[in-house]
Amino acid sequence: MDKIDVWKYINEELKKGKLHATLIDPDKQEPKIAGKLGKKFTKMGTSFVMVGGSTLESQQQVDDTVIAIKENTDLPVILFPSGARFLSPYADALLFMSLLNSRNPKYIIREQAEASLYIESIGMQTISMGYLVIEPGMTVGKKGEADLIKRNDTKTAVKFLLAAKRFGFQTFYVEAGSGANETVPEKMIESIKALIENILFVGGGIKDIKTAEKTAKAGADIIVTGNAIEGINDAKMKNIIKAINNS
Ligand code: 1GP
Repeated sequence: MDKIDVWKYINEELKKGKLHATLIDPDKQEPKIAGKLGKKFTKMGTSFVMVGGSTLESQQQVDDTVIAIKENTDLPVILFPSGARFLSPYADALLFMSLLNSRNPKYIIREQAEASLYIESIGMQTISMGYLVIEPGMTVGKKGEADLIKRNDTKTAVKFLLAAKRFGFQTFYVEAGSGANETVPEKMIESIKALIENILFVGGGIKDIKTAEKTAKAGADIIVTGNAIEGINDAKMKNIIKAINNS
């Protein structure tokens, strides 16, 4: 399986419009089903597949899921890791993330240090990402020991990302948590985008056209959906992706 230059791909695709990313959690289905989801979402127009989750148990799970998806799509498959133990050499690239508002250095730099020699040895492309979890935060907020940013505290969100920008992160991800009942507020996205030109991922709880559209229009470059990939019908999902691409 040939590797894709994911950084180049994302930048090229963003010239055409906003992007949708499909998040597949290896813990939620067998690899064979993950492969089928990869195929289905490719047909629906998603731009790439992210693989990750907060409750993984083995690297084997990640390897098997990544391989199954790669066999079913020509789109990039990118790791969205919760720790150093869950990296698969079969993916095209790795989001090299720091959970900026964690109380635990493990999630800010120590897991990344733990993974670094392995990443070096397999020569995998990494895309650095400052990851910020806001309320309600859900499982990732708890597991990542995040001091959740309050939904109305735009200033704190902006301060974290401005500081991270000075460190040279390539991308940012503002996350409400998988399954969140409230998505990242538009005002927060607008204020971030006014000061920070880096590629901005937004996700957590997005499962309808209206929310996807307003999130993209507020300034998110890449909208990530996870739960919605199983819960809603194909026609609706296709329209969500289209609305994002046209925002
Ligand atoms: C989780 O933001 C993503 O990292 C996706 O969230 O599962 O709610 O779509 P959902």
